[in-house]
Amino acid sequence: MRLEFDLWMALDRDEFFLEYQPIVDARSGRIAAVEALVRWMSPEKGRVMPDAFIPMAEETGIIIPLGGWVLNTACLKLRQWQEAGCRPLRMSVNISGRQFVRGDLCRTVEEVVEQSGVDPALLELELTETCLIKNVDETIAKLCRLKGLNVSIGIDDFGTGYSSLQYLKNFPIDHLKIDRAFIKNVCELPDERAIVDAIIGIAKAMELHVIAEGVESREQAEYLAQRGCDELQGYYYHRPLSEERLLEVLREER
Ligand code: G
Ligand code: G
Ligand code: NA
Ligand code: MN
Repeated sequence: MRLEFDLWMALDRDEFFLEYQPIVDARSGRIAAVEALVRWMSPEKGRVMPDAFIPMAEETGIIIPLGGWVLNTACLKLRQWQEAGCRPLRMSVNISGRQFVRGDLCRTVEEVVEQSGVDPALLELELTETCLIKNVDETIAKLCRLKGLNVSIGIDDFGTGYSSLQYLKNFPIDHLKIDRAFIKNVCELPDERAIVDAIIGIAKAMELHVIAEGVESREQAEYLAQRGCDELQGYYYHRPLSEERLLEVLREER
């Protein structure tokens, strides 16, 4: 298939790049972490967003080398920024289902951490519920191995998948990211508010760090902070930024 071929070429020609979306501390508003988001600069199509190629990359297995590239690049950058005097930030990296189920993710993470020299405690892997519940025993074993590397693990898009609370209790995870679909109308719709409040409640009870994504207004940010959400991410604060722009924003913050 054409896209598949183009994606292999893109990997070979180094056409992928990362943007970084800041995640701020809900109380201080200071940047606590960034989420790495992959984009493709195609010579023919221009800038291509991940929704247009991640599904194909998953289907064809390209996600394994591509995901490795993302992890490696994110860690190398984090290390570079720190060497340049940037204060410690956490780096969140999206891991797709196939990468978790099929690839030797633990091995890749171990190598990347070692080669980049990054503090593994600053690296966060974002997994989705659907990828975690495929084979629960295997998932727990894999997550434990990853935890053994001292990286942290979170569930992305929380609330949209099918994970039961029982699983949540048994998985060694560190944070939950409330899906932006629930944040969209959190100030207007009581039902959405009830869901958000419940997720924050579960996270607190299980001593998980809770992050809201898709925060687009001050009202939303205030509501979530007041409810005890730890960190916030969304266009209200920052869009995904180029590396140059991120470093500028960090400098201006001081
Ligand atoms: O950046 P944007 O909002 O367009 O991202 C759209 C989707 O692509 C999101 O669901 C996001 O999780 C996913 N995505 C972005 N970067 C990566 C990546 O490096 N790896 C994987 N597996 N998914 C990514
Ligand atoms: O599925 P995942 O959570 O990884 O998706 C992350 C994507 O969400 C990013 O690529 C980013 O473009 C998008 N995003 C981040 N903040 C906002 C926001 O405030 N509103 C909307 N609509 N999308 C956002
Ligand atoms: Na994400
Ligand atoms: Mn998400």
